[in-house]
Amino acid sequence: MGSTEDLDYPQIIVQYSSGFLISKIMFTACELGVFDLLLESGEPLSSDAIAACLGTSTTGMERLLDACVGLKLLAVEMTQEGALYRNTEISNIYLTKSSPKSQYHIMMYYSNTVYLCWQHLTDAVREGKNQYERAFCISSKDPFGAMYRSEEEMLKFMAGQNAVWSICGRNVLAAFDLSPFTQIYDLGGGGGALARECVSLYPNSTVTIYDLPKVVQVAKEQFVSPEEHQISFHEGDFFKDSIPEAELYILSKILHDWDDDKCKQLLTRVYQACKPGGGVLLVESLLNEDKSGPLETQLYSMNMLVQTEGKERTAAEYSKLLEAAGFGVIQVKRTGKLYDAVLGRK
Ligand code: ASE
Repeated sequence: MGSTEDLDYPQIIVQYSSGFLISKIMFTACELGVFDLLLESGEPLSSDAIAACLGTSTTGMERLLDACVGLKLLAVEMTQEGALYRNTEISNIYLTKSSPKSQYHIMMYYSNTVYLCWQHLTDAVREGKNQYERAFCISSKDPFGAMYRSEEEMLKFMAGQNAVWSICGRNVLAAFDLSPFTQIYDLGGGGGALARECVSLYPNSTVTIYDLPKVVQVAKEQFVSPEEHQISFHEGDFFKDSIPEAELYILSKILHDWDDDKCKQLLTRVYQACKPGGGVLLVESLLNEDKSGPLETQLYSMNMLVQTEGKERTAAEYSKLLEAAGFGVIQVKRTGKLYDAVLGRK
């Protein structure tokens, strides 16, 4: 307790000042393949061996590895041959590319795209808008045009978003009993990881991923196999093209990309398409009603400022948007994880 209030040695100021260094160390170790190499090797390795395998300098690698030890992402043991490094359990599970719970792709998205937008946070706050023009010299009018400016960027985003569902997908889908809804549309469902969790948790359901044609193409080619019979696709722009009738619509991390006007437009279109008795499930990271936290959600909301037209909202704010579109009986479930669930009924 005392340490955070010590005005002679301001612990939190020191910590926050170097916070961005910590992210970049973890991203760099991921990008270079440190955790993958240590997983594959099956035995602890010296920094020289790691540097040689990964084609880096020895001086840079040794410092990176030691910093990872300080961050508890690696463990070190001293032997007669010198220091030997190995993965910690958490690194094996979350930081290696091949693990089913790998967060590698979201790290690469943060490190190579999000990071560049955050370079211009001061301007984002001054102007109240995203920073694609400054960061990438592209128009910021259409945020998804900007985010999907190349197939490579789109792929990185889709893979990154998919990674999150391997750690929170089950929680948000189990927040409510969705078994009465068998015909489900995942609007903006992207790479399909949430759809996959959904059909696995609700074996009688079928999920149609509704997304832009170029997203659907990549999802079919790279993310969802034709053997996954419960998952299908529908190409369209949910602001302009027709939305087919269904019992449940999932809007997962969609409303946080848009301002209140666009959210109401979209929810109204969803309401019109929805079967009577059906519903809409919002999957979002909920702010406290006084916006005092959670910190992770406040950080995401800043990120929505630099990258999109949206923001993170409170449960009451989402309820108001749902009600404005016609939805009723709104239920809110906080999961205690990154993403929460709000269910509205028609
Ligand atoms: C979006 C989600 C994200 C749009 C842009 C995004 C994420 C990063 N950039 O819908 C994932 C959530 N993480 C953060 C930091 O916001």
